[in-house]
Amino acid sequence: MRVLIISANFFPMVPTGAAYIAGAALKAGHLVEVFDCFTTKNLIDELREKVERFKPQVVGISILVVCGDIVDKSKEFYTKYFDKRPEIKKVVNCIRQYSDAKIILGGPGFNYYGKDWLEYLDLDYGIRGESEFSFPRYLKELEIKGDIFSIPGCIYRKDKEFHNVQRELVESLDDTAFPAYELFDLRKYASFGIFTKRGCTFNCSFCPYSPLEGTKYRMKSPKRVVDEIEHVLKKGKAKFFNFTDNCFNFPKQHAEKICQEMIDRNLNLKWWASNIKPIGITDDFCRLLKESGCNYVTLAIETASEKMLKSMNRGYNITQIRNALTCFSNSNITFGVTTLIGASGETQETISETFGIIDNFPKINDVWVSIGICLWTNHQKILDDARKSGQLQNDKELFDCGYYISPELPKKYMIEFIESINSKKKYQLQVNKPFAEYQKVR
Ligand code: B12
Ligand code: SF4
Repeated sequence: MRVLIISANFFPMVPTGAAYIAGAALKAGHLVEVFDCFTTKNLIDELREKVERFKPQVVGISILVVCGDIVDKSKEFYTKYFDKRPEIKKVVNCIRQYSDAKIILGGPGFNYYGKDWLEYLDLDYGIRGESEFSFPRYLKELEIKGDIFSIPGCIYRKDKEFHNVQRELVESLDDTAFPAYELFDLRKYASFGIFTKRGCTFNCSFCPYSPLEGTKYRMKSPKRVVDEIEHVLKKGKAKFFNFTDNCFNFPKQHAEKICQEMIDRNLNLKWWASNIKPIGITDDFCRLLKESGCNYVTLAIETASEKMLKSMNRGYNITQIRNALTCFSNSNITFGVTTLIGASGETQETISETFGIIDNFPKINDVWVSIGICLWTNHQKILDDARKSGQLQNDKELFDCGYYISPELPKKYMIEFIESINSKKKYQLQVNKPFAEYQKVR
């Protein structure tokens, strides 16, 4: 079949999911082309031209980021709200106008709110979750005019009713296709993304990943991970990559074996990773990362208050945080830390404890401060507190991205805190939606 994969993303985030499912469709023998919304100059004209020339039978739309806030120093509270849904609607309308291809939705920004998306775009089919096998199966069923309504993870509308088929987790990640990055113009991106495993054994109060991906790790073998990197280097002509795992260094042995495999193959790679957990970090581990080509990490400490570590259920303690910060400070790896301010129980005191520790480590290159917890999906435990405090009134609000902030934080204090953080050089501040509230206080 003629399959067009659209990366409906408008940020400089490499289209990782789109590349993986394009790879899966190619491996299944289909004729695949891609369209990357981020790299176009004139979205609709270029899409129309593509659709009219390629004449796809199926258009798969990969939705990465929906709406939320991003850092923007020029804006009030140094944050800009964005909503990419109208642009995605334009993409869908254009396909409808110039082609009669079947449209199917998927991607991390779709997984949480399948029904909302189908209603919003007036479409009737999508696949939630990892789709390396379910997407080719959908194409096959379509081709043989079989049953597309029993495919794992699919959500569809029939007779005005929505139906969900349970998702299936991919057990053998080594058997999946390589990502087809060669179909994208990787020069437009700083790096390409590779994931080494799925699942998470932690259960942080604000995070939906373990309920979505499972609480057991499903890992690619180190050989497979590095084969994949080599494949992209050869075919996609890119040099720099990042690990998109929820947490690259856990389980630690897996990360170590991958690093060792990269060293053994002498590939001379350069890579970075966000979401390094402050667990099991040693000088030797940092040396291994460096030797394998790592030149930047963010250490996801999120808080350095014992009380908040418990409240957020992070699974490590202050000693481990100090130790990780010391090891990275001693390494030659440039590193930043991320903090998430405002979860249940956060007070002025817990905030002071966190920055008291961070400010003791001058080698930290950048400090990402995110204020307010984004509520994306009903898989986050913190939703209970958001509902109790009246900050989430209706789960429908999740599609617009709801927010929670500890009611124990006085607004006046938060405004002073935001200003003080912003005056510090290496700090990057993102004040999620509560800034609307703070405006009134100012
Ligand atoms: C790694 C990551 C990043 C990395 C880099 C991304 C990259 N591509 O390399 C970085 C750190 C840069 C990043 C940044 C941001 N991110 Co981010 N990121 C992720 C993360 C953890 C993994 C994405 C990924 O690449 N996974 C690996 C690929 C292979 O999996 P996948 O994309 O899910 O694709 C699979 C399926 O979804 C499906 N699929 C994909 N496309 C399609 C299409 C069809 C048709 C079908 C059928 C199936 C299908 O099949 C694929 C293979 O199984 C996700 C969370 C998550 N676990 O999904 C958040 C996530 C995408 N990010 C998110 C956000 C908000 C952001 C930021 C905007 C945060 C911020 N405020 O700054 C920024 C972007 C700002 C900017 N200026 O660029 C949100 C989006 C939520 C939303 N509702 O909008 C997510 C979902 C995290 C969350 N909060 O839960 N991010
Ligand atoms: S924040 Fe990270 S460690 Fe915690 S549950 Fe989510 S993915 Fe796992």
